[in-house]
Amino acid sequence: MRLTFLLLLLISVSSLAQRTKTVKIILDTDFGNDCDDAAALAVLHQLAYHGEAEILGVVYPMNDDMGAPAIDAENTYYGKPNIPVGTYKGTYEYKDKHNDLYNSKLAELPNDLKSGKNAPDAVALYRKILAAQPDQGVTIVVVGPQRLVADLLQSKADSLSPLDGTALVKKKVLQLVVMGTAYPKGHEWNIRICPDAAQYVEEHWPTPVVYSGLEIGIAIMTGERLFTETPENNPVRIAFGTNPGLDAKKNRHSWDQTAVLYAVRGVRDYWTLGTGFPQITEDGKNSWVVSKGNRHYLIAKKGIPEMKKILEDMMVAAPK
Ligand SMILES: [Ca+2]
Ligand SMILES: [Ca+2]
Repeated sequence: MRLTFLLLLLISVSSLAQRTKTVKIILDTDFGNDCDDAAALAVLHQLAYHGEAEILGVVYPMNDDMGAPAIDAENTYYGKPNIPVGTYKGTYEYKDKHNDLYNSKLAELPNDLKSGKNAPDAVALYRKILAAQPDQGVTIVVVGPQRLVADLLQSKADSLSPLDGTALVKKKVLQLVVMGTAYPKGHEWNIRICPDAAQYVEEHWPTPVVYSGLEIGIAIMTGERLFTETPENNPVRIAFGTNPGLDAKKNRHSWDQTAVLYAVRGVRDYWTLGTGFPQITEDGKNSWVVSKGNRHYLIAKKGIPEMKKILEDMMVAAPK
């Protein structure tokens, strides 16, 4: 009996880190400010083409009506116009400005949302999707502030599910992957602009949380191939073209793509997982504390040129 339990435990720990079946994903992205969000969505579409991922929905946490149509436009470009897209309907004031660098531009490409006013409430969409999925069936990857997942945890039972948010997450979510924090410490933007949500999630999320820290994506510069290998109407190319932070070769740090890649593929030979928890202050600084538990951070293992190629191959691949 005890041995069986131990085996089950080992199997569940290894299934967290190493995937073999299609991973059902909800992507939570602050699209429009930095171009890595558009790249992360492209990577996710390519992983879905290969049968590695299924995109259940995309949610947008900012107070901006152009985010949802821009996301819908990129989904439409990749041949998936009917993926549900939810948008934030609350009134939280983020601690830094979110710029519309490319949302309005992408919203001019074909999409049927046109405005966030036509998109469902993101927390309600989370609840609707989760309620319909098998237990431990969903991976959530947040590549922006954690406002929506904090609000999801605090949501009440409703017509979508008799469970409150925390119980619903505990039942349905295999793991939460967060682009956020820095190891061993830092003041990373996704945490800093919405620190109360990051604190709440860190303290209350009932299933494992894996953080892809600032240092993981900052090392991998991608994007230059978009300008020679994709057409001018490629939404990721458009997003990169708007970014004032590109390097001389037109590359940008790959924060959000690495979080998505981990969420779908697990660690493979790209990373290992460290264990501890990120202590988060009121102003969004973090320092990692070594301890046992179900909070983890990625540790880079594979070489940077190899990681660049893996990500960039998917960023420039054509729609099917
Ligand atoms: Ca659509
Ligand atoms: Ca982002």
